[in-house]
Amino acid sequence: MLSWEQVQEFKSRGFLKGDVILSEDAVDGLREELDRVLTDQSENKPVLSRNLLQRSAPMGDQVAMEISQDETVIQVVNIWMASERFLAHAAHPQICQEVAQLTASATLRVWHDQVQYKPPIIGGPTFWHQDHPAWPVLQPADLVSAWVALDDATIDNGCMWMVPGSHRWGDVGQFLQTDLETYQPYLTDPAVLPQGAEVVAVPFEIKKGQVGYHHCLMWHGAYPNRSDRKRRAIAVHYMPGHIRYVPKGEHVMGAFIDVAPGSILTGEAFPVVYHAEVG
Ligand SMILES: O=C(O)CCC(=O)C(=O)O
Repeated sequence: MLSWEQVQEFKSRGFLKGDVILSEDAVDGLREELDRVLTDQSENKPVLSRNLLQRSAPMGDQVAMEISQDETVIQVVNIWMASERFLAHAAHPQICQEVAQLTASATLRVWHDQVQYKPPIIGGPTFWHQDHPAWPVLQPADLVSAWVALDDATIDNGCMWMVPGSHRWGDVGQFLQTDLETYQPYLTDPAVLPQGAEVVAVPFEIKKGQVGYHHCLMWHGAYPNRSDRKRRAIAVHYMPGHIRYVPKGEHVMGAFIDVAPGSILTGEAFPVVYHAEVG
C-alpha cells in the first residue's frame, strides 16, 4: 500500500519508485518463463515477439538509418497469454492495490503487458515517447504502468529516464525526438509546451524485483545497454475501470477488441486483475 505522500509524489511527478515486490525465486521463475517463450517452447504464444528496432515507425527513417543493424531491444507483448506465471504477475496483489490507489479506481484490467529486454553490449535505446498517443483506442488517458525489473536497471545497462511533471503537459501531439548523441529528449516544436515547462530528464534506476510506476502521458526513454549485463523488465499497462473503447488509429491489441465503440473496454483479452468491494 502506498502512503498519501507517495500518491501525491506520483500526481506531481508522474512516476514513482515502489518496493522490491519480487523475491529472488520469483524473479528467477519469470526469467525462466521468458527464456521458454523466447525459445518458442511455450504452448500458447504471446501477441508479439520482435526486435523493436527492426521497424522504422515510430522512429522515422532518419533515425532508423542511424541505428546500427545489431542494436536490439526484444519486445514481447502479452507474455501473460503464453505463461501462467506472467498472468499471476499481472495480478500481483500489492502492485494492483497500489495501481488502484494511483488511478483512484476500484477495478483494474490489463490493457497489455510487455517485456523489454536489452541484451548486453548490443541493447538498443528506447526512443523517447508518451504511451497514450500510441493507444488512441483508449479514453481517457488515465492508465498507469507498473514496470518491474528482472535485472538491476541502472544508467549503464539502459534504465528508463523520465521527465518529471511531463504527464501534466497532455498529449503533445507530435513525436518526442531523441538526440542520438545524448539520448535526451526534445521537441521539434517546443512552442506546444505550457509556459514554464522544463524538459529535464532524470534517470529512474530500479532494482531487480522492484516496481516503478509511470503515468501514460509521462515522457520516458532509455539509453542503450553497452554493459555486460542483461536488462530485462516486465511492464504491465493497467486500465482503470472507466476506460472506454474509441475506434481511432491502430494498435496490435485492436484485433482483440469486440465491444461497441464508446463501451467500457472489457473482454477475455483484457482480464480483470483487481476488484475492490466498495462500501
Ligand atoms: O523498458 C523500456 O525501456 C521501455 C518501457 C516502456 O516504454 C513502458 O513500459 O512504457
